[in-house]
Amino acid sequence: MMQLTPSQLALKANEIRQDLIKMLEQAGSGHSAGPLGLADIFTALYFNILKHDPKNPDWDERDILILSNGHCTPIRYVTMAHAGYLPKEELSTLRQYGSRLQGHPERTRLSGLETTSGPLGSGLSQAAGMTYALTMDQQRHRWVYCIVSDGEHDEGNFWEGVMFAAKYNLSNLIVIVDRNNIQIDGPTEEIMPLEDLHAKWEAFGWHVQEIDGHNIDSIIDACSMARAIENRPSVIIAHTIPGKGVNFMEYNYLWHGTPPGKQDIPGAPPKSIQAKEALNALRTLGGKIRSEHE
Ligand SMILES: Cc1ncc(C[n+]2csc(CCOP(=O)(O)OP(=O)(O)O)c2C)c(N)n1
Ligand SMILES: [Mg+2]
Repeated sequence: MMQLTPSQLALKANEIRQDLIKMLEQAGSGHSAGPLGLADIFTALYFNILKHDPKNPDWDERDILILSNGHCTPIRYVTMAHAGYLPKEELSTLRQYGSRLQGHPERTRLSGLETTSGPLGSGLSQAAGMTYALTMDQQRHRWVYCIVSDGEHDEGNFWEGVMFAAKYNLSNLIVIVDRNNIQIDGPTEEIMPLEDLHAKWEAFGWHVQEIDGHNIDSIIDACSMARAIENRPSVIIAHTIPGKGVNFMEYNYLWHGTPPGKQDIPGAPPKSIQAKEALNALRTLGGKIRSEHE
C-alpha cells in the first residue's frame, strides 16, 4: 500500500469527511459526530501506519485494526473504500437490508473488518486476546491497533481488558482512545467522570501518550513511539473534536447518532440544507489545507 505524506493525508481526510456526509445523508440514519472526529486517525492508519493489502484483506502478515466503538464504522467504510477494499459506489448502501455496510460492522460481511462490534466495551478484550495469540504464534512483528471511545471507559469489562494486557506485557497492542468528551446522552464528565484518564491508564501499567487527534504528524509519531515501547502495552489518548470539520456539528453531542438532513438541531441550519452546508464547510476547509501546503 502506498504511503501518503502528512499533507496528502490531511487532504485525503477532508475528501473522506465529504464522502461520509454524503453517505450519511443518503442513508438517512447513522452517526455523524464520532466518525467525523476520527477521520484523521483512520486516514493516517490506512494510508500510512498500517501494514495491510486491500487486494488481500486476509494477508497473514497484516496488522490488525479493531474498532471497538462500532457505531463509528461509517468512517471506517469510507476510508476502506478510498483505500480500495470496496467500490466507492457501494457506500450508498449504508444500513440497507442485505448490505455489506451495516450500521454496526459485521466481520463476516465485509473482508477487512476484523471483528463485529457495536455492543460497547468488548473490543479491547478482543484485541488483547488476539495480541496474546500472536505472541504465542511467534508473530511479534505484527501489530494490533484498537480504537476505543471515551464512553466505553464507563464499562467494567473494559478494565478487565486493560488489566489482562498489562499482566501479559502485550507490547504489540496499541490502543487509541477517541477522547472526544461526548457520549450518547451528553458530555462524558457529566455522565461518568473519567479524569484523570492519563493517570488511570498509567496506574494500570500502560505506556501513555496524549496527542491532538487531528494532527497527522502527531498521530504517525505517537504510533511509532508506541511500537518502540517494549514490555508494556501502549495507549494513545487522542484528543478529538466530535463533528470535526463541520462547524455546526462540532462539540455537540446531539450529533452523536444523527445524520445530516434528519432533524432540526439547535445551532444548525434547517435539516433540508444541513448536508449542503456541511459539504460547503468541508470544501472551504479543504481549500485552506491546500493553500497551506502550496
Ligand atoms: C454495551 C452497550 N451499551 C450501550 C450502548 C448504546 N450506546 C451506543 S453509542 C453510546 C455512547 C458511547 O460513548 P462514545 O462511544 O464515547 O460516543 P461518541 O463519542 O461516539 O458520541 C452508547 C451508550 C451500546 N452500543 N453498547
Ligand atoms: Mg465519546
